[in-house]
Amino acid sequence: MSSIPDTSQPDWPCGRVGYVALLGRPNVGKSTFLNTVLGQHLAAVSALPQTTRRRFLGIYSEPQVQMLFLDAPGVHRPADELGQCMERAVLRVLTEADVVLCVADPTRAPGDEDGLVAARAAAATRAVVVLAVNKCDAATAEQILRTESFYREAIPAAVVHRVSALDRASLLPLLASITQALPEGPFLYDAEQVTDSFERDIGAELIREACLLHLRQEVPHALAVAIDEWADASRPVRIQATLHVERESQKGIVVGHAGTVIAAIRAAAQARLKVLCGGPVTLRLWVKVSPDWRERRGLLRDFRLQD
Ligand SMILES: Nc1nc2c(ncn2[C@@H]2O[C@H](COP(=O)(O)OP(=O)(O)OP(=O)(O)O)[C@@H](O)[C@H]2O)c(=O)[nH]1
Ligand SMILES: [Mg+2]
Repeated sequence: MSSIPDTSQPDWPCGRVGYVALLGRPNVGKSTFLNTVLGQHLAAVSALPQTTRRRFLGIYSEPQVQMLFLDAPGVHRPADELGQCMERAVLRVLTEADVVLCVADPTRAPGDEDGLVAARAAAATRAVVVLAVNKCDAATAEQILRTESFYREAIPAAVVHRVSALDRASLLPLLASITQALPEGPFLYDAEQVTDSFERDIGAELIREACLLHLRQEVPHALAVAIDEWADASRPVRIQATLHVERESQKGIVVGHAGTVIAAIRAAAQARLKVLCGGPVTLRLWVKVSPDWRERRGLLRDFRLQD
């Protein structure tokens, strides 16, 4: 999905252009927001916290606007080496940001992690801070006010918008505010480009999303996906991936009785990959025990979770 832009072209577009970092607690709807803005399901989304594990660039272009959204892991207190990598990813996107878009979920009372989010946003002095109070479709007026007053106190300069990431129309005033806050300049990417990620990396995240849909308790957090083969020149596109878990008992859960769980994961992932690849896909999945992978830097690098 990457290409090198030829910015020397005389008709190369200019306008409001800049980086927008998505900052928020886990599970507030950052990746959902990005997918809705892009009109494509590229970022993994789930009902479980800590779905996003690494930086993801989503490029949204209009005739004279290019917003470079940086989706990032949710802000939380790291418990292991993977958590540290995720925290570094958050800090990195903040250094790149022209705008920090804080996303908050009013259906849960503001807590410790919201405090961290607000402190990080307040510390990003180079950037304009905008607050999206998300999930307004599911929150009461009281809950929305509680969240707004918490964030207004911590970041008084932030422009506040009430939105639902599930409803694109509700995002338009917010996108207009972000546009106004961006600097002027030439587009940094071709207007047709939607991300700088490789298709296989997006694919790995979508396979993990399918796993999160079908797994519960500690297993989703103990699972990582590595792509072993991505043959996109063949038709159907041939993809093989290994699902790494930490313990033998988790392997049994992922496979399920008579292979029913892994079959359901495979079907859900294949449907997503078909859309991503724009045609039929054959997906083969393997499950492997990689003890303590969340603490092992070599494996974190292999799984592309460490910079
Ligand atoms: N009702 C409602 N649900 C939403 C909205 N936005 C997101 N969700 C749901 O909230 C859950 C979390 O969404 P994600 O987009 O994965 O959240 P995230 O902030 O990226 O989470 P992490 O990657 O874990 O930091 C999913 O079940 C979404 O469907 C919204 O506006 N309204
Ligand atoms: Mg996410």
